[in-house]
Amino acid sequence: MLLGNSAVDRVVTLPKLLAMWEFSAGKGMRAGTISGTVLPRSEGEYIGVPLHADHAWLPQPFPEHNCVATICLPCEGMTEAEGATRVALGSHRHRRLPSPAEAAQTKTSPLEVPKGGFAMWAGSTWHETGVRTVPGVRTVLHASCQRLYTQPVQDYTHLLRDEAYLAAAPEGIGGLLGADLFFGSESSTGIADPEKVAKTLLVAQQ
Ligand SMILES: O=C(O)CCC(=O)C(=O)O
Ligand SMILES: [Fe+2]
Repeated sequence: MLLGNSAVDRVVTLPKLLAMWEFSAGKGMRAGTISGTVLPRSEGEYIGVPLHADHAWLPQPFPEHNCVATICLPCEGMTEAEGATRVALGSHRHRRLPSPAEAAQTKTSPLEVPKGGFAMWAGSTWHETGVRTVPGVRTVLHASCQRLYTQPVQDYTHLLRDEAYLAAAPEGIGGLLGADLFFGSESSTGIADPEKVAKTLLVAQQ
């Protein structure tokens, strides 16, 4: 949760980034997740996010228009050996998540980025963290913007924080407030509530 940090704020408002986000996710796009990761050299094990699409909580088939536009900005650039993010070229055409078999077998290509540059993809494109095979760490700013629609018009998050109200309210109120969903559940540690992530991804497909 890095928005509000002055260096990050300056980066994510660079005119080129804003223009690309707007082109991809539409005018009025909103910051979705602005986070940082540090990827160390792999000691044989896979560290990172396996093949997925950032449209993960949208029902499938994903819409033809893009809803989530993600940039990865590596502080020192990223080559394949340094663990560059990898994409499955053309995978956006499936308009769905990869199956477990596809996640294990799909051929991916590294998005190599020079220092000062960034990589960007749309929400239906399958991608994964690369494997760092050289010493040092890959430090990346992950910043995604989302299309503006389907957000609640009225903000009831104050009710979600009101334990006495929730305890006395009819059972269905928690559902209407999104109490079990991952939106807003990411703490200052940058980790969204895993139970809420799992539940959100499951109910989103029903
Ligand atoms: O760690 C990476 O290279 C990919 C991260 C990712 O999936 C994302 O930022 O959406
Ligand atoms: Fe992703």
